Amino acid sequence: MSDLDQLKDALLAGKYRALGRAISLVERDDPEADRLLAAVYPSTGRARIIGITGSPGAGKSTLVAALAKHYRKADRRVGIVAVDPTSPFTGGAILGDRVRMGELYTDRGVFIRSMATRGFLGGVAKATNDVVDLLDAAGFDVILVETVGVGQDEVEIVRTVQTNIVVLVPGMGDDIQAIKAGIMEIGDAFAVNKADRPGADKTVTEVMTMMSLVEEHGDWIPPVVKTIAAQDRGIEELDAAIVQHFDYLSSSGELDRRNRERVRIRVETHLKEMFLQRVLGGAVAKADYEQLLEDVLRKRNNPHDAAESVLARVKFPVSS
Ligand SMILES: Nc1nc2c(ncn2[C@@H]2O[C@H](COP(=O)(O)OP(=O)(O)O)[C@@H](O)[C@H]2O)c(=O)[nH]1
Ligand SMILES: [Mg+2]
Repeated sequence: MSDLDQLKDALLAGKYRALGRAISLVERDDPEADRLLAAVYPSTGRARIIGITGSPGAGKSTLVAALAKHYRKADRRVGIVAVDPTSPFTGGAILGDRVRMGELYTDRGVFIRSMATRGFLGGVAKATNDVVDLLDAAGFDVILVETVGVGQDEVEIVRTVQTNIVVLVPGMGDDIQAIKAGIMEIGDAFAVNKADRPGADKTVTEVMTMMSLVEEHGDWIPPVVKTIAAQDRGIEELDAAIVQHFDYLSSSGELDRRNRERVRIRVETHLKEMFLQRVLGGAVAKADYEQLLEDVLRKRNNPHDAAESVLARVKFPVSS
């Protein structure tokens, strides 16, 4: 049996070390990673993929830890992918947080991986989706993906989860007005975290009012749940909202639509990368390409027409 087959079997059996090795291959963009991902892809699609999004300091990582503990009580295996440089999962936070999450680090039913936010060849969104696939194939029931939710990569990640929870904190007042355009549409449920602080009820009301003005949610009206992640409070209610959302997704046909969208985004991410590789890796001579860039720089050409002329020079095989 080849090394790759062995790794695949160990991964599908949910072996911890195999998962760690597989993820490292993905992170290094090793050619083996593509073969492994292709081999395990048919075994994906069982996990519930949940996004946790919000501003730095809102309590996302704490909430992720609280949810993970909640799922562990029901004996569900939990994968955590943190795309956040300040996450305690990435070692960026103060020691107290790490200690509080200690039990998760030693639990074999939990797998935690933090993703660097730069340095991935195909982008952090692609790498994150690949890691989610690996966790899914390895039999993790719930996968929690923490992101700050701003920037192109992160928005792409948010678009590929099944249920996205936006984490807010009390007393944001005008901030809510400012962020509502961007972040309100992506929330399938809202957690008003740090509800031990004053103003939580007011924030809940504000978010609910805002939700009634957003039309994009269709039949689903995103629930707003108060949580105190640091004390594991409100977590059952939040999970109830997540379950409700999944029921809605399943019964409305929206789940299929989201899964299809997830596939579309992922295929197109690969297509873009492959196309660029083909162009820069030989379809157009490097000197020609540099000259092209120079022409755009000197205003003898413009970005659009330059790209068009590259496209014209790339030969696509004619299908019979
Ligand atoms: N008072 C209070 N503090 C919290 C709560 N949840 C998290 N925190 C604290 O808020 C800080 C930021 O939390 P963290 O989970 O790292 O936020 P993230 O940047 O959104 O991931 C930490 O010091 C947490 O202990 C909460 O419900 N109440
Ligand atoms: Mg965090």
